[in-house]
Amino acid sequence: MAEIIDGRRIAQEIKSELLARVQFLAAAGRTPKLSVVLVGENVASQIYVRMKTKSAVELGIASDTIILPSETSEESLLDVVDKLNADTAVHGILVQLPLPAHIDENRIISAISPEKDVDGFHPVNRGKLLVGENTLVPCTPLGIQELLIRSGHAPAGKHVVIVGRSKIVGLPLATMLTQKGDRANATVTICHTGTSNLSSFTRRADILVAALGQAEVIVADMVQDGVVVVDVGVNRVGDSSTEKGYRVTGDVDFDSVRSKAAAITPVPGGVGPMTIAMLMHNTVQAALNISASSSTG
Ligand code: L34
Repeated sequence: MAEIIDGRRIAQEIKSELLARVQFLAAAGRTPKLSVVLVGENVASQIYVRMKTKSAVELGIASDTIILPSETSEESLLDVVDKLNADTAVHGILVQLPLPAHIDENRIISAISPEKDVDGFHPVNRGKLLVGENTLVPCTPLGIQELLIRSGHAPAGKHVVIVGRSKIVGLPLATMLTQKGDRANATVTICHTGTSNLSSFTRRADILVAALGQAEVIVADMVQDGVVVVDVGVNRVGDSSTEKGYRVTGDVDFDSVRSKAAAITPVPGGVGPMTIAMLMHNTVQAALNISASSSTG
């Protein structure tokens, strides 16, 4: 039976380490501040945004949430982003995705000041990641890397198979794990909807990252004995036996895969809490960077 990698515990450990840095900034009159923008009434987004602001409060990071109706125009959302860019008290800006269909996500993300882009989604930050420059890096891949290292499953020398080529998880994770250095140095395969014979790839994984966004599609016969499984999926599937009428499950069929794996992350309580811890990390980093560049002169 696989070891269960406790994302909540490791996320808590990271947040405790961040506390000292927040206090250092606060003592210098530079309390880090995160502004989260939520457009519309997506229930999952509301849950995630609430978890983000709650974590910020716990760490002494200032935060505010700007909630806008789903019919908000692209232009007025751009105005909101511009105001946050100009507000020197704000160090991190996060526009929760997905946005309503009438708004061009790329246009909004590109409008965020790269120094405040704590999601690491701005093209400038994506480019810096690609060429190996120090920058703000997307929170979920950063959380996965940190989770693997801190749980004793460092990716160096391993074959990491990523299922899913999304811009927020699969692609940046592949970039990060193929970099030179102790924290990376993996051999990476990316599988996607164009991959034929998916199982022939997933069975060759030392570390399998499931980030395809479909409930429980990775089953036991798709993995080899001793694999380390990272489940990025957060799917809500109808379940009348629960109070809410749904349950949260990953992209991995946990019960079957668990019997073959050496280690596996659960959903909930795996990658999700790590995403939030790394958002706090990025917010503190943005505040440190911004105060460093404004105090010289
Ligand atoms: N801009 N949009 C932007 N940045 C992000 O980094 C995100 N994401 C994804 C959706 N849109 C975004 C998140 O924050 C997904 N995501 C996210 C973050 C945290 C959790 C799940 C998704 C999480 O902590 N999930 C809990 C379960 C919570 C529940 O009941 O749904 C967990 O333990 O996995």
